[in-house]
Amino acid sequence: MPGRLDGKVAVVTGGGSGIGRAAAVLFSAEGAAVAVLDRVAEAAQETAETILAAGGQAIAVTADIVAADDVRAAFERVDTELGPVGVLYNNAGVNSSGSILTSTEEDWDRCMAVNVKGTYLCSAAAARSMADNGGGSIVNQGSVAALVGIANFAAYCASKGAVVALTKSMAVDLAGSGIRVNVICPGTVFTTLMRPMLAARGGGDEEKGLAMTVAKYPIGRLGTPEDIARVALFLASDDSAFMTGSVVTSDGGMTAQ
Ligand code: 1HS
Repeated sequence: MPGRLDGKVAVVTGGGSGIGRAAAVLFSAEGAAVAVLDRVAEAAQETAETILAAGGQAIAVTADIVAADDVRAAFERVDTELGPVGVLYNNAGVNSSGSILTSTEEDWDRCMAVNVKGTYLCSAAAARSMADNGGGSIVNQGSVAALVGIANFAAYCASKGAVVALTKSMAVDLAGSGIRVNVICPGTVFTTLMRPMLAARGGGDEEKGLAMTVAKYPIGRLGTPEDIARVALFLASDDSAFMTGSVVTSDGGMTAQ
């Protein structure tokens, strides 16, 4: 059976863990050659090795997406070693803690740098290559935090709101170059990124914080990395050929209430 990403080169940022790792593995299973980009070299390597062991094609690329030089070098390497990028999944992100009153300037700067500037830098690098090579698909990582207020997540909410706005702006600007840009707004997925938030919500008790969080989800569970990776695959592939600028929630009904 043909894969839905046969012949494509896909870059997955934050591909060393969580949703990014699941997406990298799934994209490979669907025929893509995958560049696993991560700030942590060993994490990127581990995902790439998982893909290679399953008979897929992958390279591990270490880069900090907030550094323009790193991003430029990373995309040059992908182009040289795998070919022109056809799919970019801007998955890498960080969260924050604190309300507008209690969060710090550092929280704000870090969220804006990684979630917004990082998405901008990677998208610009990929879009230049895609525009010269017949187009492509960019999938951004938003969050339910872009759509509703989440307690004590002020900087994160603002940064993800910016990612949604950036997605629409890019969709309009890049449509003429054959590049589609969509954003997934996942509900909470149980990854290492989320564990401090769950613990804080439970007053230091992660189990309690988990139960409080699950209670917000009509489907009765949190997401899995694979839940979100499958949505990313749909948006990355031609199955979503008439979608651009779309905000796609995958949140177990959390924002339907
Ligand atoms: C971090 C992720 O994007 C989700 S934001 C937290 C939402 S909730 O689970 O607390 O309702």
